Amino acid sequence: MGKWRDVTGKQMKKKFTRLVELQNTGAKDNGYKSQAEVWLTIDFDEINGVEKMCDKLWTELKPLYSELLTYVRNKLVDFYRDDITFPDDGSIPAHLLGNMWAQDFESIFDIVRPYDIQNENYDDVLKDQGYTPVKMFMKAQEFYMSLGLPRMTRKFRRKSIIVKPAGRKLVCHASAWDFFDDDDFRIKMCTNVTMDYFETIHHEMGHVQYFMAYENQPVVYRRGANGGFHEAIGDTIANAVRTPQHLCELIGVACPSPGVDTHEADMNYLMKKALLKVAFLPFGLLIDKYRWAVFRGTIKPEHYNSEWWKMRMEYQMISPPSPRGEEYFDPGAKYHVAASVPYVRYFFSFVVQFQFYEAMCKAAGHVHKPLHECDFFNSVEAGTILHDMMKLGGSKPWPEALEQMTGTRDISADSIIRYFQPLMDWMKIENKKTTDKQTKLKSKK
Ligand code: X8Z
Ligand code: ZN
Repeated sequence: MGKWRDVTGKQMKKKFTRLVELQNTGAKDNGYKSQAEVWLTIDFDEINGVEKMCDKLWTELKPLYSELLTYVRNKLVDFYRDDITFPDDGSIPAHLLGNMWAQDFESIFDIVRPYDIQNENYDDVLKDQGYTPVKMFMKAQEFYMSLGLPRMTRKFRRKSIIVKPAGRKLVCHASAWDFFDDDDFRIKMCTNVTMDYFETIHHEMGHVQYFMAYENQPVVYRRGANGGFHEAIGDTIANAVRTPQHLCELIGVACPSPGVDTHEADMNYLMKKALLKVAFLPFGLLIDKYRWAVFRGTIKPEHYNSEWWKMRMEYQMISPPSPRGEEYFDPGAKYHVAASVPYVRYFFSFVVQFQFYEAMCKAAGHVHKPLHECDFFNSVEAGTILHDMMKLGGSKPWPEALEQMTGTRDISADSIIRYFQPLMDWMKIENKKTTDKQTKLKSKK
């Protein structure tokens, strides 16, 4: 299953086991039951409520994920029909999903695309138009500034690392840093000129905007309302940047032509988005479901790898391409596991960012039109509700911050479900067509 697993997770199993022991010792010394409770407290200020919220949200989101998985699986079965036999359990082998960790499926869009239209390669367009990492950062900053948010600081420009430096090792996983020192906020990432990286720049810049917005809070409140909020700011912005409406203006691609039925383009757009945002949901949840169980001792070191794959199956319906014994430690191939960074914040981010997005669209006057068409570029009204929320930092409980911005106190799946509803309806029809075809074929045999 690839050398990457041999040189990462496999080497790490003993060290990870020891780390879990040490973290638990520290947690217990500080009055917590285990490190799981420490992490939940750091990110959410509470324990039981968060776990319940996860399960409730997942129950609401699962039908959307299942419809997507069925659609993708049918397409892959067809694509690989002469080469690969798919498992009988309904799962998809992890190596077919186009991502090292099978955490999103965006890069197999070409295999699963609903309609064969609009085949521009955005990465090529960016390069052809002379985009460089610096220009990508400038454009991202321009978007934030169009919302009335501040420009990046002088120290940010002087001290950030935006391309991989020659001749030395660097952790390239993108990150944003608050130095808690007078305008000193930085991003560290190894930018390539691609649309994915363009999105990551917006993600990281969202962290920095948050740092700057709560800069005047007392130190203890210089943090996000919860971990999910911090991860969601930049993605909310990127969701607007990636709309055909905005990309058309920015680089002249994906331009909706007036008077032409946009149904096919819409389905393609929403599918691509779902491969990124919906496909991620069970992954975003299971990483910490797994680690909470490890910290609490319900998953023991001798079952680390088998339990990992059990959870991959339970939540994502993904299977390993070949048997994986306990000599491996496959979760260790993921940066956040190796670096001991909590992960459930991303699950919440992928849900709450659609609430933020919907609220900002409304503030920008985007009503009576499909949500996925909303680009709030230039809307100071949209920027203001975001900025006012960010300024609170951690000074108010997160339901209050959420209520201030969106009018509701709950992290709710409603917005993301509403966003993808047109695709959901379309996938149901497509999946039914495939089932009918299969039934017909079987009855002929
Ligand atoms: O780690 C990140 C960010 C840095 S905070 C780039 N993300 C998660 C991942 O890459 O696994 C963003 C989405 C999920
Ligand atoms: Zn982040």
